[in-house]
Amino acid sequence: MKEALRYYFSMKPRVLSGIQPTGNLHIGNYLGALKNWVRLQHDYECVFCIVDLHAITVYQDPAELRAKIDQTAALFLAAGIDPAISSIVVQSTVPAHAELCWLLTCVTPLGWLERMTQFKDKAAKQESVGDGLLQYPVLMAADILLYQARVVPVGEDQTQHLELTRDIAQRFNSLYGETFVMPETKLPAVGARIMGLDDPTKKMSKSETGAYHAVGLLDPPDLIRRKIMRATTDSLPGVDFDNLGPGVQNLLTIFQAFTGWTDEQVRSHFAGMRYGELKKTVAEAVVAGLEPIQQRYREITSEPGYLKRVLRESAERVAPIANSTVRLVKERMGIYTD
Ligand code: AQP
Repeated sequence: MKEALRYYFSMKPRVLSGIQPTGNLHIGNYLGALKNWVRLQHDYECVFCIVDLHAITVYQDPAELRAKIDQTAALFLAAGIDPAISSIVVQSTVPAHAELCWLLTCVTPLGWLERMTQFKDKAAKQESVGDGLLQYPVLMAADILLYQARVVPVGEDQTQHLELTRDIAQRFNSLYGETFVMPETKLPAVGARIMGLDDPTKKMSKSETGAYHAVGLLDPPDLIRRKIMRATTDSLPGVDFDNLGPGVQNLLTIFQAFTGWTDEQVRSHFAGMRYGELKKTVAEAVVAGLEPIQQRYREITSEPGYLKRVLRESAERVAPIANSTVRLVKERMGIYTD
């Protein structure tokens, strides 16, 4: 059966998740989201988005953004997303995302948006706050509800936005009748919140520019080693599981998420280990975990036209699903559908 038909006739529940094409994807994005996606794609019908409309809620240099969109898509593939069974969609290429966002904006109370901690944090860093930043979680709700996704695999930082998505869906359903499936958040067992290497009290984030803050998915091995060797720990001499500081905890989480070791294996291997040795072990696990991704990334980006074809086919594949949801929502709201 042709790939597109196999997709349409799939009876699996749908998954939706996305990453902004801003900055450099880091191991937090990989362990909190991408790695989980790769596992889920065999049990669910998956749509993974490069959310460029979210990215422009704060100013982006246009040429840089355009390049990052392709880089992010290539990293999805390199991490193991299989375009024969999953769709990799650039959000702006499916106009229904923006259209549903507007329709949902009209049922979302302002107070719900003003309460969002990500909005408050990001707004506090800006001199002037654009309306797009406030609407960011409504656009995220639109991404999810557009595909009637049942499961949304994200890192812990997105759980409040997922709650809001459910609130918006519930409100729409109670105003206009049952329309949307209620999505569930799916956090990874290990790695839901990777912290900054330079400050383990803050989540690792693309928008933090410190040179030793994050390990990028495309960082060369020596840079990865240098960053991890510089990671902030504490003044204890070695790993004490009864007294773990946030920096050491973060390094152990990174190690465990990359290797898949159990809690018991981690405890017996690292108990009492000096921090220098711990860091070397973690660095080698990260280098080994990223090596095949970097290798595939080089292959994907050296194949002319491949990425464009994947993105075009994915957009064509999901557009009928997205358009039929928008049509249903417009019908329910009593506005023109054609
Ligand atoms: N530190 C993290 N640990 C675990 N999961 C994480 N995610 C992000 N950071 C971590 C998950 O990655 C997915 C994409 O998130 P994003 O595109 O919003 O990326 P970001 O790194 O949070 O980048 P930003 O938004 O550029 O940084 P800030 O927030 O500082 O402005 C999501 O599933 C997220 O949970």
